[in-house]
Amino acid sequence: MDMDAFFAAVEQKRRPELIGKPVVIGGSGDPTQRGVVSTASYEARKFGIHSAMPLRTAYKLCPYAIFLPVDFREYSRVSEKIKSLLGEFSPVMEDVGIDEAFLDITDVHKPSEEISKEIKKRIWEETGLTCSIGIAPNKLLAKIASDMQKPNGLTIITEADVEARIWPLPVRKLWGVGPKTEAYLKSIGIMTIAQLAATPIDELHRRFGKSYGHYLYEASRGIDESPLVTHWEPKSTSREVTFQSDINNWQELARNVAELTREVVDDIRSRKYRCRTVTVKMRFNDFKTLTRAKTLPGYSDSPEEIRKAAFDCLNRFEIKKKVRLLGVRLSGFEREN
Ligand code: TTP
Ligand code: MG
Repeated sequence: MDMDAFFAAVEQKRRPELIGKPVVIGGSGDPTQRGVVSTASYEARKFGIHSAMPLRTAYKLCPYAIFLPVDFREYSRVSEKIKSLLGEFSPVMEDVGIDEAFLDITDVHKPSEEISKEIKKRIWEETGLTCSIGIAPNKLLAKIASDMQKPNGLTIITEADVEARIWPLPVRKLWGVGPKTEAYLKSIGIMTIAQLAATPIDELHRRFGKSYGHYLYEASRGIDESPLVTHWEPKSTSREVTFQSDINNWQELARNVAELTREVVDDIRSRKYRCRTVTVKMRFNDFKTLTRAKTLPGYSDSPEEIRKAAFDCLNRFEIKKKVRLLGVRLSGFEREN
């Protein structure tokens, strides 16, 4: 299950006057300033606007789109509601991201299509949002299926469909094939999943190594034995800010470190975690990026202790160049009893 245009849909839901309009979510919501697009409504996508595009580019493509800031708290709230609702359909759930989850319905004795329709109906009733669902024998195919008929899609893929419906797709559709692998495969003439499936295993091993080569061999055949990861624990939480104009004023950096730290601490406290490691990241105006980390003597969720550690990290940077981006990350979690 993957929500449709998630951040934008949440905004359209709480401000119905935005329904049917091009809406772009990203950064501070001011498209003349730095920042990237988090997501765009399907109306805005018609103009070529997509996730990770600079806001200024989006603005050029569609100046009259409605630009809004990211309200992470609200999207998390809605996300949690959706996840708990999914959990009612089957206890075996893998929470993948803010708007995505796998549900194992092997042991639910009802036709899978019927279950999916009920899930869509419940999500709609509880949140007023639409999602897309893929039904398949494994996670790899379910993920591809969920994307096939967006928005508000319901797609069923069986093992027998792999040749007709999966093979014609570009390799990029396979989980684990990113832009770099895509470019490399293209350079050796492999564009589609069918072409990948036609590549001998020896060649895949030679080019990609045993493990990834084997993965590509199986994935191109729609084979995936990976289980759902049901007890997933977050490994880290972070917040970053890209400045409107680069800064090298220590006071200003310190103020931002304090603010970002407050946000990540709020986050772990609300999720009842304590952390062990605090990391501060800095990207300079030449795009060189450095991090400094500090490990605490024990697990902590104390705002004072974590802020102090963040400041220790900040003080270990040499600030010779102006800073473009600042981030704070907490990791090494332990759940509170
Ligand atoms: P996606 O599910 O990738 O995108 P989406 O839900 O907006 O659209 P689609 O209908 O195609 O599924 O990501 C979920 C949310 O995660 C998205 O609403 C915003 C956020 N996000 C980012 O902040 N940056 C990104 O680069 C991407 C891809 C997503
Ligand atoms: Mg989505």
